[in-house]
Amino acid sequence: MTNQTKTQQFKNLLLSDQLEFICEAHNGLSAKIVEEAGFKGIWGSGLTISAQFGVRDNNEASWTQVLDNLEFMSDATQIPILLDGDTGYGNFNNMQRLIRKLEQRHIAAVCIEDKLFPKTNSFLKGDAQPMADMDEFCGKIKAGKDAQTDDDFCIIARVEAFICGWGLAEALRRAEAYHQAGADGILIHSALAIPDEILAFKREWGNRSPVVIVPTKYYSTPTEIFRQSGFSMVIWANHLLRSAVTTMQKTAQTLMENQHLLAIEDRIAPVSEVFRLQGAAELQEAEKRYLPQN
Ligand code: SPV
Ligand code: MG
Repeated sequence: MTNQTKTQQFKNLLLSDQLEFICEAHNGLSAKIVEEAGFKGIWGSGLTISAQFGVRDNNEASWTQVLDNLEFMSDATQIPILLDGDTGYGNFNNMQRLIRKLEQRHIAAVCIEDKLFPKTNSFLKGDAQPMADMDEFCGKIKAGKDAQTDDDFCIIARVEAFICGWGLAEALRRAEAYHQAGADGILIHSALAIPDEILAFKREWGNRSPVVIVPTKYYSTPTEIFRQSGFSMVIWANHLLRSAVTTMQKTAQTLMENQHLLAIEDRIAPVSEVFRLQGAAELQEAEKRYLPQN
């Protein structure tokens, strides 16, 4: 347990001199599982929150639906959440309202990316995707920073220049502009299976501000390389949702084929574990205190 606010916790992680790791969650239960595993922060992934609603990562879930989902995640945990805020769900004005609502729900930080609303996932025809106007995006960052009332709330600017095929010079030009606009850190994204783009960026960027990476596609890169290169934070961006999908598909198929429970019972969490994760024991204690005892 810590006495620090969630915003302080996240800012400390971002600024720490070690490589830090945060892990994706997409609802209250998965958020709790991330916390219990020992992670110090949660990535509120746009991809996986959309997926668990059964919709595409194209802003099909409204921002208030995302916010309601985040509230369950935040209530279930003590560690900070970095929301994947896509493009900020509109212009600078929508961004300001988003920041106020995130603060009200104790979300520690938001990451916005320099593309257009409605966004498309970076791994779907990334190089065909238009980028936001750089100055407009800087205005959105400034507006967000002006809207926050908690000094420790962080805004991470995500540079999609590599994803959209613009290369290193453009990535650096944009990152510098976003840095000057007040971004607390830069997320540099790449869809390559090798880490060359993000390593080249970090070499040129140096230590101007913390740099966050998402190694979904360059997953075979040893973590030591990220550490030695001086990155601030690694996001494991979608791996709980993907493991849940695999397990749920297997269970559903097995039940469909076997028409009995024996084949799966000892391979899945017992109901008692679900009760534990929900905090059922706490309510039982409260009932002793607050309900008439006879
Ligand atoms: C997400 O998790 O929604 C992300 C990361 O934005 S990615 O899917 O790699 O774009
Ligand atoms: Mg996303």
